[in-house]
Amino acid sequence: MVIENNKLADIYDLAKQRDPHKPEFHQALSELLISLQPVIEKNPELCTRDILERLIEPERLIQFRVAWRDRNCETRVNRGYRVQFNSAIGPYKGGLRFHPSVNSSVIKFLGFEQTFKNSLTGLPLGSAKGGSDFSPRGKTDDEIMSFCQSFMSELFRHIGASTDIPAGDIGVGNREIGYLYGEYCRLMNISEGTMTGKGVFAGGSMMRTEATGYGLCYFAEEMLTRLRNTSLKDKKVVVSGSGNVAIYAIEKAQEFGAKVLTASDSGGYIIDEEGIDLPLLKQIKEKERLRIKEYVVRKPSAVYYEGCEGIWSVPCDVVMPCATQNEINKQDMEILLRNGAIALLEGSNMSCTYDAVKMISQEDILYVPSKAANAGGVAVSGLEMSQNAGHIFWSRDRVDKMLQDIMRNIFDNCMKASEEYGHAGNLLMGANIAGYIKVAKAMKWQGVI
Ligand code: NDP
Ligand code: 2IT
Repeated sequence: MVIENNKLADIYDLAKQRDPHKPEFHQALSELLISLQPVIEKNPELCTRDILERLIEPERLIQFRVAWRDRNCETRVNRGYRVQFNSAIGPYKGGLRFHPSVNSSVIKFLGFEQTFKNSLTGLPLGSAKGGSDFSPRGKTDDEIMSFCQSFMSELFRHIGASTDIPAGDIGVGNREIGYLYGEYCRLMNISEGTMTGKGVFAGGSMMRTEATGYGLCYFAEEMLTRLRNTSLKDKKVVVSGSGNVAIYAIEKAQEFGAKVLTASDSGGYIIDEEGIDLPLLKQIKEKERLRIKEYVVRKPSAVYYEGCEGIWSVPCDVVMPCATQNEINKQDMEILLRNGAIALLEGSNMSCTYDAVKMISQEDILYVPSKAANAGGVAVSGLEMSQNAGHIFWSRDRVDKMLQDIMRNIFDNCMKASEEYGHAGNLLMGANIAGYIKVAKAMKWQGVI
């Protein structure tokens, strides 16, 4: 996997020159460019320097100070970001991440990836991402509220229901969205759904909480049925993370009849050979906000391992990383392949390192990049926007059916693109190409802006 084409290599070099200290962004860009080699041959008009050079440059990047008071009335200062990446196909849309590892490279790679993910949903959604190096872990509710209000006291001037619609991501769940959205409504004297992931009692959509994890499993089920004549039933699944995406991936995988063996947080991972006890996991993580090692205190038949490294050596059929970027490296991938995993779907954004992705060949494992596999979350965010704009509320069944249709369409479109461009069945190529072409066409059509 190297960028052979000179024009594409030039774009990569340009991005590195402009942003020498953004490794995650370089990684996301190189994975996209490699997939564009067949596009440049077949449709050179969609891969011109004019389009690519604009595509890699965010339309707007906002960085701001977030000052707030902790429980001891000490002033704390964090850094806030919003990157409004691309609006060629719709208003800026993407989540907010609160985690100490957030920096401009992480935000930029996430915003870039969101461009193609949002395109794949088939909905009119542009791309954005944002967040802060603030860590919600160990903070009181009052501290979280104070931080969120301060964060929004700058962000509010840059967002709007038809301009930019933030949502959640790592460290930003229903609680944080509530504080952020409450402050937005107060400052703007307006309540028109400028954020998604809202409580269902306050303009939110049914199924938004479950959407990313469920969507991941809908994609898995469709892919296993169509490409391997099998299903999730009776499969052993390894899931990492124990947050929003992981919990609802576990729930739907279990509904499909799979046995999920693991869950983790940044401290370590658990193996439960009987299959994860989901009510217990929800109690510990969603209600009590405790660490994952608490699981083995309450279910002594499970085992806890300190550190996350070993989780990929648990033998399984299906792999669903749902924690963070680059959580699977080359050595992990070697072990997964050696242990005979048949499918890997990225629940977290860019779960695999570049070297790990390079190792995969289609025969080994069905690999689905995050921009396709985890698009269910932003897709239901899009449905939340539609409901807010129409002042209506759809039933759970209706939203669920739409989510299933969207995930099936994404699978179909990735397959179609992979066939059309000479890499039949390669879902990495298919996702990148299908996601890219729509944005490139829109940018070309709108002229140089
Ligand atoms: P949550 O904050 O709900 O959960 C994140 C989980 O991952 C926690 O268990 C956390 O453990 C763990 N984690 C975070 N950082 C690390 C790390 N550096 N090393 C090991 N474990 C870590 O976030 P989400 O579930 O919402 O997000 C998970 C992934 O899914 C992210 O990549 C996100 O971008 C992606 N995603 C989320 C969507 C959504 O709708 N929420 C939509 C599409 C993608 P700990 O508590 O110890 O930090
Ligand atoms: O990475 C993602 O797609 C998200 N965090 C969800 C974004 C959204 O706007 O719902």
